[in-house]
Amino acid sequence: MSVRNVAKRFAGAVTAASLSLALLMPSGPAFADSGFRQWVSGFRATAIQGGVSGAVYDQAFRDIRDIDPVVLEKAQTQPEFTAPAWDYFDNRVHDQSVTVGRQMARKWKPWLDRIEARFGVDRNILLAIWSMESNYGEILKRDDIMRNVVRSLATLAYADPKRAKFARTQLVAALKILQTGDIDESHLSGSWAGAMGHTQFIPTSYQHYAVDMDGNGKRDIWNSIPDALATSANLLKKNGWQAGKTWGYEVTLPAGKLPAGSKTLAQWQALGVVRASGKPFKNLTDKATLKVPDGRGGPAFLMIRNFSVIKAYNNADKYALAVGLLADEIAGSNGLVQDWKRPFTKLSFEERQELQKRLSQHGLYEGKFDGKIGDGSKTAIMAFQARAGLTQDGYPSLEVLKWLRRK
Ligand SMILES: [Ca+2]
Repeated sequence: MSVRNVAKRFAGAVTAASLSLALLMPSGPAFADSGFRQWVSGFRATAIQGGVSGAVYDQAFRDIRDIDPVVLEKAQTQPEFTAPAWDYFDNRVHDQSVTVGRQMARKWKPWLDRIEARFGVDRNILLAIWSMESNYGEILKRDDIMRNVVRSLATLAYADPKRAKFARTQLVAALKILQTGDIDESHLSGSWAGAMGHTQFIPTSYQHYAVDMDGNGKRDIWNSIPDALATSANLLKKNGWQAGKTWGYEVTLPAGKLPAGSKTLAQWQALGVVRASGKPFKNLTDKATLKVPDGRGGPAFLMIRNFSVIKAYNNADKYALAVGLLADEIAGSNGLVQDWKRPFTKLSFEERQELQKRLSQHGLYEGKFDGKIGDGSKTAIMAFQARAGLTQDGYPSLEVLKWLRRK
């Protein structure tokens, strides 16, 4: 069922029921969808079969009277066309995410020492994951992003056939989290798809990996940074993280055809593939695979085992690479030797915020000044470019910022 159909059906239910509801329910939301209410009653038996107590179920749904339309809207959003490499990495690995990562490394040092000792996972990888997943917890403060997890999952289970199976499983897991008392229903918040807390675990992953690192008796990835980071460390450890090893290396390639397959670093070295930094590989017996995410002329990488372990978090090469690159920079490296192929002059994080502010002053942009160039920012840039008679490429470039400063 499309969102439009759901909305139509929803509107129908409202028209038919609004009068009687208004009379019967003078307080509380008046526009309950009776189909959804029936679904909630019907799913109770499934949840109980899955080990959830009736009391926990009723308590969790006590204040949920209708679906969350925002969840359906977000579920409907089509993924973007394959974005160029710079577009993905510039929004994630930048001066701000590195600087805050270094601040957090100092602030949480005693806990990071303990987490590293217990799980053997590099602290910089954990900090990078924290940045990637929630911008070091910043998104948890945003009411426009955070939703009630039980309501989100019930919405998807009821009204999104593509995600219904996933959502039913996650909903039962979420109810079981409430049942353990780790968190109460008013604080069980997450993304529209049910990813929760500082490090964005879906309920079943939470059940597998959540850790009470600070020892207060609750596995609280929403409010405890030690719990959240230890939970990520536990996931990586259980998926085979090799302690004391990195994720991979930026390399330079010899001319000619690219070698393929998995070889030891010693074999790669013999083929003329060396570290871009000029430093030696750390362990020549490690097996590695070559990745060239931006094609010839862009940066090249040799990935070792821990790269695929990071993909247990999110099964995408570019995700794992962004985590690795950000971790290296938080640890003190200067970033890529060979930059992404970017057809314009890059802006700093602050300049990207300035770009957004100036677009907003022109009445072209309504989003946050978060330095993240998503669809809203790109559309605004293109509108400005059209107005100024420039090529409408939507790039967050120094060129376009200079034009904005002049206007
Ligand atoms: Ca705890």
